[in-house]
Amino acid sequence: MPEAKSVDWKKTACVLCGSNCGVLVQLGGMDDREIVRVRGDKAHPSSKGYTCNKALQLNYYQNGRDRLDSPMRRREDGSFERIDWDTAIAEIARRFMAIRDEHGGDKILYYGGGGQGNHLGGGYSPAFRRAIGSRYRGNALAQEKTGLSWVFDRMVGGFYHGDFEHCQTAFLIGKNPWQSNGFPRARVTLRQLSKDPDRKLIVVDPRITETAELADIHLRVKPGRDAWLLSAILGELVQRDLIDHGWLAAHANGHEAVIEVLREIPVADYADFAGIPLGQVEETARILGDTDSLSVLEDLGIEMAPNSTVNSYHCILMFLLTGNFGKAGAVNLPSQLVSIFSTDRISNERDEAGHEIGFKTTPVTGSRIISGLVPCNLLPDEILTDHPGRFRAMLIESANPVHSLADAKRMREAMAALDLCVVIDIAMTETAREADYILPASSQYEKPEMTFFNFEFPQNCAQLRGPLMPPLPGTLSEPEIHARLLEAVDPFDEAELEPLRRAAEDGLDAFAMAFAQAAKDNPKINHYAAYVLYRTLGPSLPKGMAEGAALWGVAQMFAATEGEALARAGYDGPAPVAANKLFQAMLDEQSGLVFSVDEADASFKRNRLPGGMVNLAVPEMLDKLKALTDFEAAETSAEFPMVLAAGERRSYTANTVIRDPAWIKSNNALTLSINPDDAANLGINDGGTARLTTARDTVEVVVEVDKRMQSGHISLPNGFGLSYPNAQGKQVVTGISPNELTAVEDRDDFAYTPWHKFVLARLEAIGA
Ligand SMILES: Nc1nc2c(c(=O)[nH]1)N[C@H]1C(S)=C(S)[C@@H](COP(=O)(O)OP(=O)(O)OC[C@H]3O[C@@H](n4cnc5c(=O)[nH]c(N)nc54)[C@H](O)[C@@H]3O)O[C@H]1N2
Ligand SMILES: Nc1nc2c(c(=O)[nH]1)N[C@H]1C(S)=C(S)[C@@H](COP(=O)(O)OP(=O)(O)OC[C@H]3O[C@@H](n4cnc5c(=O)[nH]c(N)nc54)[C@H](O)[C@@H]3O)O[C@H]1N2
Ligand code: SF4
Ligand SMILES: [Mo]
Repeated sequence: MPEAKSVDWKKTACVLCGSNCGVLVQLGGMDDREIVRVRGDKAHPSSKGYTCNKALQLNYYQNGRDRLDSPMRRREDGSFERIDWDTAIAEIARRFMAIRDEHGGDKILYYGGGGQGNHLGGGYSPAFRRAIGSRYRGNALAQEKTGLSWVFDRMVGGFYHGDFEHCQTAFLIGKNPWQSNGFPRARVTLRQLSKDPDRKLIVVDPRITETAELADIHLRVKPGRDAWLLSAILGELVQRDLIDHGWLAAHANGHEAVIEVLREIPVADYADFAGIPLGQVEETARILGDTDSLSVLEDLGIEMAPNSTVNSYHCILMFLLTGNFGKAGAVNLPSQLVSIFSTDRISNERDEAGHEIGFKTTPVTGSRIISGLVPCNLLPDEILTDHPGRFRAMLIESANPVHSLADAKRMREAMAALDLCVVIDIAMTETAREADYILPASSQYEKPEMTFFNFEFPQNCAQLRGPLMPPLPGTLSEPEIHARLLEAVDPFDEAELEPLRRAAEDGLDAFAMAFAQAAKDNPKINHYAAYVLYRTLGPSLPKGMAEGAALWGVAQMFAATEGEALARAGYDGPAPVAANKLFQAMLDEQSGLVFSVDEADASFKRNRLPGGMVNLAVPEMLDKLKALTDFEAAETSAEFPMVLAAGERRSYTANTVIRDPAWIKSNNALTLSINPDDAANLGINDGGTARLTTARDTVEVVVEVDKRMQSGHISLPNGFGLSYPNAQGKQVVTGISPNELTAVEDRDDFAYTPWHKFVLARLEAIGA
């Protein structure tokens, strides 16, 4: 590693998971373009100096050998050629317009818009999308959190989050924060929960994870059987009368109907079916009923497994029945600068069963669109058809769907069938390889960046990060790319923008007035707001910060809707004034800042449901909950006797944000883990290779015998199987790409989220 030339520590954030811990970095190497030292930033309002092991490896993200440095166009023979930006923008704009004019802009699907550390660029995409009439969009949330979002919209009226730093009891299900984080300072927070005798940590996971090892109660569920376990716990809560009647009477609707159903749950049978001793269910219910404050966190272990949507329903029932919503240390609705979920209209039209009808659906398969997102597992079916409504073009930004979505082979087929596919990325990814055009983006350390994954309560914080270094030559930021695309399709007259640019030079207050007036006079200003801000306010911002301009609009919206929380954080005055104060502070406070401070009743006020009451009766989910009495679970078979969890988070995984395998500093990073008895029965040794087969593919894997695994359950890490050039420039694939093994049909029947954690599989010793 090169020495740091300067002793200067620059403020930024780690981009390897959504926690985005604040870090200080030293630069070195040629032109100071390498990140040579990293340490936690104590001044960051939520991470407070914390990092996990991964932050030290950020240079592998910044300086990948396969960074893109020129727009690329696919030739007839399938290879790529470098083209200049003007050509790329003109051709891409012309081809999207041709599709819009011939087939309708609604045939252009936008996918992505942000990963774990980059959400600012995606905020600039709506302007160009509007110009070409693109109406549908998708992103990775529609393969994990759409089921959850459908139920929380109907039950608590918004996105909820727990406070694991202060709760008395933490309930984590299908979630391993030791490796995957998900709340601030995860390892410190987990240790504190674990060692305090007055606090309880309850973990539901088939594996003995690092998190489960710290737990007071580890409910070692059978893979895919969480629905029965959760129902048993809820049944026990009701049948032992451990629920909070007073709280429910004051704050809830629909609980009577739910309680009636839960009263009938055969608790012992359900516990047994889930593989959990009855005593553990009883003890769990007792703790949940007794605790002063409960925080609940679900993640992929249930969201990417059978019954995922009803499991999300169960989790919400758990904290509502015990009165753990809208109080300190419990579950709350945090303020959000930008909401990563969009609210779906709760349809008033219902069928005889009370199920909503008349919701928004996808054009080909007519499937439910949740949170405005086309379900990921349906993408191939929405493309590979001659249906006139099919998607014919895609614009993909900051995402690697060929790698990350179920059934990579079918996803590649779908991309090949498109009339046009444009990918905006920093690296030559699996998805970029399938594109017609690739546009090279500047990295997250070469432009201003921000994420909107901050969910803390009662104080929520945000960090706008400035660039550490100039863009890699040949690259552009996403805001600049979207601006140029829009200018090629629906340009403004200079006269429309010039007055705003001049007002910006006179300061934010002058700009606010000028913008309000311009938006009134000219509807195009609001229609393309982020673009207008970038081109008018952007040039007046400090050097390198033009891409931060859209945040001015974000601050205005936040001040208009959340003025009191903003004022308590110190940004007060009439909305436009408070917003300007906040925006200025975001530019100044490079370690991040607290942008809202909530009062105890904030969650009830933020709840969008009538009267701020929570709602427990959701007919669609209650029917599924009742149907569990049939004990119909997804099962293994003689052909596929094992359950593969395809995509575990480990200490050296970061989705596909880092592509260079040299970042891996542990020797079990790539292995398939298996229980010792299973390995012995199959004649497979620790460190040996074996053949892994699913309905979609057969691959060779290196096996690690691991006591943490339960019998019949095997697990592969996520984010590998990437093709990356070695020092000689030869492409080498390291590890297994999990979605070569998964199938689009294996999915939730309600939200269509994939069963990546429940892939039926067979493992055989090589030579057997
Ligand atoms: N190190 C690292 N951290 C990350 C990421 C990363 O790639 N690497 N990615 C980030 C992203 S995008 C996300 S969404 C989060 C995901 O974070 P997590 O959801 O915590 O990650 P996973 O390891 O995929 O799955 C969590 C757990 O589910 C368990 N599980 C498997 N099957 C079942 C089941 O049937 N029931 C139950 N109850 N549990 C089951 C697994 O054993 C595993 O411990 O992590 C984020 N953080
Ligand atoms: N089998 C299986 N599949 C899974 C999972 C699993 O557990 N099992 N987990 C799923 C989950 S939870 C998630 S969230 C998805 C994640 O999958 P995706 O959202 O598709 O993508 P990521 O792997 O996070 O990678 C983001 C992309 O952004 C690019 N990038 C990085 N920085 C920038 C930038 O500044 N600008 C631009 N334009 N691009 C940038 C990276 O090179 C990369 O190609 O994977 C999912 N897929
Ligand atoms: S990967 Fe680790 S250091 Fe980086 S943001 Fe996540 S928790 Fe923080
Ligand atoms: Mo994710």
